[in-house]
Amino acid sequence: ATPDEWRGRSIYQVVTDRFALADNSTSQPCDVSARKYCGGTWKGITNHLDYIQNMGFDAVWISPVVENIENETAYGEAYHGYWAQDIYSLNNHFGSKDDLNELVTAMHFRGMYLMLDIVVNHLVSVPKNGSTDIQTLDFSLIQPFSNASDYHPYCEITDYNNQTDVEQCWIGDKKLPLADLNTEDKDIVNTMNEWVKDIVKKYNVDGLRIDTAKHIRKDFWPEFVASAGTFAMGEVLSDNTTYTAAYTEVIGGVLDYPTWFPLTAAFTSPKGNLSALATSAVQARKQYKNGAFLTGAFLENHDQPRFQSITQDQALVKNAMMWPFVHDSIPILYYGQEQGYTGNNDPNNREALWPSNFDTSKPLVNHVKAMNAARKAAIAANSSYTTAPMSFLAQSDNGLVVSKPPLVALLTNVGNSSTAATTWDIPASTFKGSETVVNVLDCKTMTAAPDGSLHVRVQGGMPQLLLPGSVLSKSGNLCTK
Ligand code: ABC
Ligand code: CA
Repeated sequence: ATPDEWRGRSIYQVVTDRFALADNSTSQPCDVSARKYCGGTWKGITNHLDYIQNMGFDAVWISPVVENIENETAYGEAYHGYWAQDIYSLNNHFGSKDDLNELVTAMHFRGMYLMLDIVVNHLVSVPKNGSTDIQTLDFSLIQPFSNASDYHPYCEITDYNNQTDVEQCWIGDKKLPLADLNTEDKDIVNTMNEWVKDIVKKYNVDGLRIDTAKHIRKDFWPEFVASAGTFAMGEVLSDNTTYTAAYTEVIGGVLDYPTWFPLTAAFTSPKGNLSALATSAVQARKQYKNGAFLTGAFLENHDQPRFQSITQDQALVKNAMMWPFVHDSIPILYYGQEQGYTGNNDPNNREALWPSNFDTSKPLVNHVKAMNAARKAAIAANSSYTTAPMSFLAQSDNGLVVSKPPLVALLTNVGNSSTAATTWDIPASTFKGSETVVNVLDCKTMTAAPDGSLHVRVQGGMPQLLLPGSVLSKSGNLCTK
């Protein structure tokens, strides 16, 4: 799909091994600390598309699908899919070729997009005859790059400020070095360009999430993305907007990591800095090639501690979760967040979802549902919603007013236990004079002042997501009771 076709979408990210079992059972245990395959499959995803779609998502990002090393390593098994050994075969732990095709067909039937996670930067092998010497890696096990010369000479990245090291040294560590593909070599480049074109075609992929994008020279990417012929979002793990912005020029989209850092910090406690978050968003919008519209905004992913490992204050959690949904970006929700999962660092943030029984009565499931629905209603009501940048209408120590007409989001980080009220002063002309305004999170109505301003005051730190009643009445599925 084209970048424009991705605007307005909403992505649910799964770790394929941890989302759903093929037989729909929910009692099988999954010990995250063992770092082993727990049994999730593509069929499992297919069988639970209702769960995903009913929350309002119309895209799913799945783990890398190619065959990985089978070995047990110092960091366990390759259940996450990032340790490719044969890029022309599928990872049969996740199912068969037919299962993958079935998933894509089922998604397309529902109008949903598949985002495939891919890795170009490295492949993985193990040392010969159980040796622990990384110099003796058995490259012959790798397909199709089975010679040592297909990789950069071994070196560990020690200085992340040295871009040549970042691109040409190896990530991972001595216990499990990830063999860094020589992406300066013309033949290798051609092979990868063909590979991506084929895999996108073969499985009808709608978009790509490109792993470790900053670890390959920038001028590798334009041809690669063109060859893929579909929208791509690069993973550039950095807190520096300028650094990350450079990749929007060569890939198109990026995961908005630079805003994730201040987002997490802003809602960690009442001391969090909301204006740093707003500043970062403005900076990103100015520096990224397409504003923030083709970036992915997220609060959690499989590499970072879940937000609820930092705070379980539900007011802070609901505020933090709201940001990606009222931002210019394409929102991404990491599976399990809606069930209130609390895992901290990798591997603890990769809990199995099935023990939750895919419970749709959880408060955060409803929160997500309301946010997706409000965003869709706003997109339907305003044809420039996905091209007109967000703005900040008001800001105070603990409050922020975000505007994406006709949506207005009121954020606060005072938290649940605070006795202090939060007040937001929404300026004149934001709403039509005297119109009815609904907070879609609790369906309570308010009335704008004759000049279109609105003064909102709440206790308990909950965010408010406002839509004019006229927009809501057309949306069908919000606050209809
Ligand atoms: C395994 C174990 C871990 C262990 C690690 C050494 O090995 O599970 O417990 O710590 C996959 C698996 C992982 C596995 C790795 C390595 O492979 O999922 O479980 O870890 O074997 C992507 C994926 C990620 C994936 C890979 C590898 C890459 O999303 O799931 O991991 O295919 C770097 C890369 C980034 C990568 C990340 C894991 O490592 O750039 O693409 N993610 C600094 C650097 C970053 C660096 C980060 C972590 O450290 O700048 O480039 O990310 O090493 C901020 C700074 C940042 C700084 C952060 C930490 O702090 O501004 O620059 O990032 O303040
Ligand atoms: Ca590299």
